[in-house]
Amino acid sequence: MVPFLSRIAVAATLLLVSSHSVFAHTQGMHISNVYARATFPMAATGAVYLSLMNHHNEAVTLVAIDVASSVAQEAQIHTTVMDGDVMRMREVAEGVKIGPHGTALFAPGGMHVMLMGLTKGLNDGESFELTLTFDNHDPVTITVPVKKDNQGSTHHHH
Ligand SMILES: [Cu+2]
Repeated sequence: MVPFLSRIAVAATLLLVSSHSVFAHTQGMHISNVYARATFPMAATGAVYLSLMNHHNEAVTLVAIDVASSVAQEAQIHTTVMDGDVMRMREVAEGVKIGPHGTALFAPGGMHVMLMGLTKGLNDGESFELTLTFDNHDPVTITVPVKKDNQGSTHHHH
């Protein structure tokens, strides 16, 4: 006999999944809070922030991010590490694993998507596309709005 409580849990899970589908869902990956920080006109690098939620029952690994060559030469996944008193950025070449129903947060001071070799500065109000590639999930293309940063710059350049 299936315990009554576990049946409730299953029903609640199904309800959660179906109610989530009204949001901008892409096949189980939910991407939100997407923005790129506006840069000065001659900037060579830019940073993109986002929240990546995995609604699957299996881990999904973000392995690469692609950007159009009209925007930048490449997009890298970076993390921020302390080297003594100095904040440094390091490429996360192994990708970012997101556990079942877990979230990966790309936010100032931590992980971010680094745009290398910008063709021009990122201006407030503009937008561009990024394509996220996963190991066991279809690629997802997102639109990234450029926003002015009001919290002051904490992002260190290479
Ligand atoms: Cu970086």
